[in-house]
Amino acid sequence: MLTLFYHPLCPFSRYVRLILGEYGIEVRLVEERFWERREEFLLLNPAGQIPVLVADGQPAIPGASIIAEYIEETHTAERENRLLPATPGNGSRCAGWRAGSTTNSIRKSAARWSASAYSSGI
Ligand SMILES: N[C@@H](CCC(=O)N[C@@H](CS)C(=O)NCC(=O)O)C(=O)O
Repeated sequence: MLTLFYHPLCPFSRYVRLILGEYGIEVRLVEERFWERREEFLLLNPAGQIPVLVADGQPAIPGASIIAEYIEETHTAERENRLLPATPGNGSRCAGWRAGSTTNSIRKSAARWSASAYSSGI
């Protein structure tokens, strides 16, 4: 079973939840108020940032891009259509895109959408 430490207003968490949703992966959600710097959470990620994914019995995986790669690596066999390209060259281009300015505009949109979804109770 997977557990995701997240917050509804966090665009990085939203990105991971979209991927989990696309793959139809069941996950236990733990809303983390990262600003409270909970001791148990800091043991998982000393940087104190969300999102963090924990697979039972495995070390915690912090950071949206790293979590995305983990999901791709562990669930690709279950899908015909991957979310990340299979070939190394295209995979690198995609990683660059995720880290680049286009991604930032998507994150800003996701943040706006998260805020309105949160205030309307979604
Ligand atoms: N590099 C991380 C950044 C995640 C991030 O900045 N999350 C924010 C919440 S949206 C956070 O945890 N901020 C608390 C802090 O930086 O102390 C990722 O890509 O997932």
